[in-house]
Amino acid sequence: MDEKQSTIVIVSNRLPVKIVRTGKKSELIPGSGGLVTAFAPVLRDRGGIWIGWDGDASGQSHKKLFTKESTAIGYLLRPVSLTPLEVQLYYEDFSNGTLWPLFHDFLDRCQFQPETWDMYCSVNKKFAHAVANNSNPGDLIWVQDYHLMLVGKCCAELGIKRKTVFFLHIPFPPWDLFMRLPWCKEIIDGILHYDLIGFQTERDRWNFIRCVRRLFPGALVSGPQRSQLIEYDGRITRVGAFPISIDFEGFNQHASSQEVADEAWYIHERLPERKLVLGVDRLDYTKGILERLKAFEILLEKYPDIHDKINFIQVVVPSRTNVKEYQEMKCTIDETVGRINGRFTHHDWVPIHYIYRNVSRRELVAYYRTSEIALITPLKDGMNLIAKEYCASSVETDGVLILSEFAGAAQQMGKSSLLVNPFHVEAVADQLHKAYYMDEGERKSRMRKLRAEVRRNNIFRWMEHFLSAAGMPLPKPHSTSTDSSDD
Ligand code: ADQ
Repeated sequence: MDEKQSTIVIVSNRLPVKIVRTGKKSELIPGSGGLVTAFAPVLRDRGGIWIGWDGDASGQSHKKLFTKESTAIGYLLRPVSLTPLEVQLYYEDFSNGTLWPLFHDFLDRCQFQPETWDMYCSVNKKFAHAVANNSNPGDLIWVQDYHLMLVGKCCAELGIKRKTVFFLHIPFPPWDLFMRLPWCKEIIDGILHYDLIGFQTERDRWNFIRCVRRLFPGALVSGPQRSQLIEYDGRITRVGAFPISIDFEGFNQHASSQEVADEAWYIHERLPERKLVLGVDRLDYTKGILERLKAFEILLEKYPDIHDKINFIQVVVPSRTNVKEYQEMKCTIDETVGRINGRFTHHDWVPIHYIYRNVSRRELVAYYRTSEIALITPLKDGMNLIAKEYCASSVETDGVLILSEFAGAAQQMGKSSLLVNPFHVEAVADQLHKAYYMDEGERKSRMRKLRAEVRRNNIFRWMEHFLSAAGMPLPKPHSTSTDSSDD
């Protein structure tokens, strides 16, 4: 590419769009996640590029489709095509079958197979080639997440001199777990080729530093805790914690809209005189769905005073539906819901409402707004945006957040929520009972603090902090929210 003004190049496993086929025609549907919301205005302003897999596991190229569509969304999308074998070994097996369980402390679920590691290295190289073909010296290359930890090193090996920075969305494990990975040294060495590494929490940053010290005793770690520098092999890498967040005002405004108010009213109208407890998760063993159902069962066993007066609404968003382990997990959840409902249902009261599908954004925000209690109890989670979205949508400011101490979000939201150990299901049941009877004054006081926290530390501020640490501060603030409190 020719030399031109520096831009931001986002590199992630998936592009923020989906290819949808209608008959013989294919078209792109833009994504709506938090990352797209945060990145889109900056990419548009600076004429940025997003590189990622197009999501088609057949290896078919869709370049023409992307060229046309990218003009319409205001920044360029550059697809990386993956063959079926690459998808299987790099994505399914190594990223999701080794790194995901290892980084979430599920060692017994990890598979360690050299051929999957080899494919991980080779696909990371493929992404580095895409960076080389779509960027200029002076551009900032911002790589996202655990699928692509080696892209910075691969770029260096290709002789591509760019500032490359990295953000890990999932937790970083403690060193004694991480060291079980046969390729642990190669991963740390790879990550140390980035100029800046961002983690969700201080605990993740600290775990990473411990691994560096163990595996590379010659590395020099210096600087204040919040912004440490690692000097190794002639390179300097900055390391920090940058807790990711959400578009607070986006959720707040949507939750205040008439369409959501109507939907929220409709949900509660069908369940009169009941308090609603809400759980929302992608189907995954890290989210603690079964433990949460068990906690709800104990609540019903132990506290008959709330029978008929409470409903648990568990939304499970389908995920990895082609993987046997996930299909089995879904069956176990189905059975557990059926068993608990079979045990406690009577007259017109069915205690658990179980939704297994993709709900619309309007429906999701309506559930957030109208549920008196959110039960967010992952066994381990990098951040957990549901917790933040619930608070931003709690416009009556009277919802109670019950939050796992093992979610990254607990670092900022722990004080004003009811913090629980999700493995201690009896204690979760007790906190649910406490939340049910919590008086209005305490509910409001806690929720106001939670909302103020998410409002202040929103996704735009996250972006500003990260880019500023990367040495590329934004020309003007992109934040849509102010620090003033309406609550
Ligand atoms: P996840 O584990 O996927 O991501 P999580 O933080 O739980 O993410 O957020 C899920 C997102 O999906 C939320 O923004 C939510 O609004 C959205 N969502 C939920 N139901 C939906 C539905 N039916 N349709 C569409 N969208 C829906 C990883 C890490 C997390 C980390 C995030 C961000 O595992 O710990 O918080 O990245 O860094």
